[in-house]
Amino acid sequence: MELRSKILDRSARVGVVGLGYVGLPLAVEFARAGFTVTGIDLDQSKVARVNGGDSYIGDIPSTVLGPLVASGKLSATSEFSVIANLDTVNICVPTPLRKTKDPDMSFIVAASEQIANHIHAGMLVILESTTYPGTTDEVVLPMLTQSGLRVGRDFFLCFSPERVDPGNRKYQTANIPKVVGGVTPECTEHGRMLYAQAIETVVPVSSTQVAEMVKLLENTFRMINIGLVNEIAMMCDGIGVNVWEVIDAAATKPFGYMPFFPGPGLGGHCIPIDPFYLSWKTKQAGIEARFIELAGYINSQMPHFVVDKIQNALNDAGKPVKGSRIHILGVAYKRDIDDVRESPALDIMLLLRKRGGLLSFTDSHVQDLKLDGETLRSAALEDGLRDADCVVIVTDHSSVDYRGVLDRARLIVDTRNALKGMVSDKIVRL
Ligand code: SAJ
Repeated sequence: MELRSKILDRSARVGVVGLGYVGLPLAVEFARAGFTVTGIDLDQSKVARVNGGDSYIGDIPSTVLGPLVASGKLSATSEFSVIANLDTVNICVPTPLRKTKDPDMSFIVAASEQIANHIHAGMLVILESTTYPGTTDEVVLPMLTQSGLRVGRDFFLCFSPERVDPGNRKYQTANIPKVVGGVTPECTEHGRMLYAQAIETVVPVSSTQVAEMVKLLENTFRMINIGLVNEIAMMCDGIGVNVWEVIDAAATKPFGYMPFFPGPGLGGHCIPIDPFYLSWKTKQAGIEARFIELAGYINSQMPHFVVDKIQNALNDAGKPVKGSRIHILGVAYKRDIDDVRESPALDIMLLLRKRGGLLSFTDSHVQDLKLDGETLRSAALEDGLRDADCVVIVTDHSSVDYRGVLDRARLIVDTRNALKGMVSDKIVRL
């Protein structure tokens, strides 16, 4: 039976390579839609936890994962040979940046090699990992056509950007519109058809490059606007204007404006990283991505700006940073999640440690934090507040009682406006 029919009657055997914050939710949605799904991941602990119905992704409760595994709709393995029996494969592997801000394509290449080893006629392969425009056609396609199979006839190849906002209760995989672009129109149609079985809105585009570029525009848009508002915060600080009041008032404009908020820096595995895939690619074409470079620089300066504020606040209290007990409140890269990747809290803590600060932290979502080879454990809030010369709110979780924090702390540097509306000379704001 041809692939179209298998997709439409959900008998197509679906594979997802990479069971992280993108791959596992996607695998779950395909399984919920009625497909039999095989997750493939090199990490044996992830494989075991999926097969045990035990979710490690905040947005996927085990109460959702468990029944899908128990019914046989979803299983996981580390064996890529299963691909020989699959009809579709989505690649959801990491695309980190090297320290030199060059793309690290090793995960995409490794996954593509494995798929190339087991590819067969009638397969649909979709790359979801965020990458530079051209990756699907220039890196993945040649590896798959080595099999002698022809794209658009014997197999189908697409790119579809992942759009996951970890912790977002309103938008999850099934109701986030899915952009998909194929190497040929037949590829696009196959990709559209597959997603249409599990996701409410599918947006086909004319090529893989367009689909790859859509994602980079989305995330570059965020990174640059966050950089802009961080620079506005530093300007307001310099001229003595309350940037938070300015932003709240500007946000009353019902058109032509979208609020972004200053913070201690840019965290996460997407926003600080994805735009540099674009600037790397355009540099190859001799085009300087000046907005991206400038926003990247401004965002990277925020931890230094925050540490200077902390130093000045302690100084005003007659205390040097050196020897002061500084308690960090919230170390995840954004509110209400447990992910510390690229979190500005790490930069701030390292800078403070270099100046002799004595550090502790509390984050109800993060138990342990590796800092410069040492592992710090999240302290009870009471303990952290009691001994601290200065409390720094780096990430504001909705579970924290900030009024209570204000009552017990001696001095607070609030980088997220978590103490909005509270008045006290103990509070230092961005
Ligand atoms: N941040 C600010 N000011 C803001 C917004 C964010 O400082 O006004 C900071 C956050 O604290 C965080 C970083 O920027 O450190 C990234 O924030 P984020 O809200 O973009 O969080 P991510 O990276 O988990 O999620 C993003 C998605 N977020 C939203 O659309 C709200 C989206 O950009 C992508 O779909 C997703 O990453 C992805 O997977 O690419």
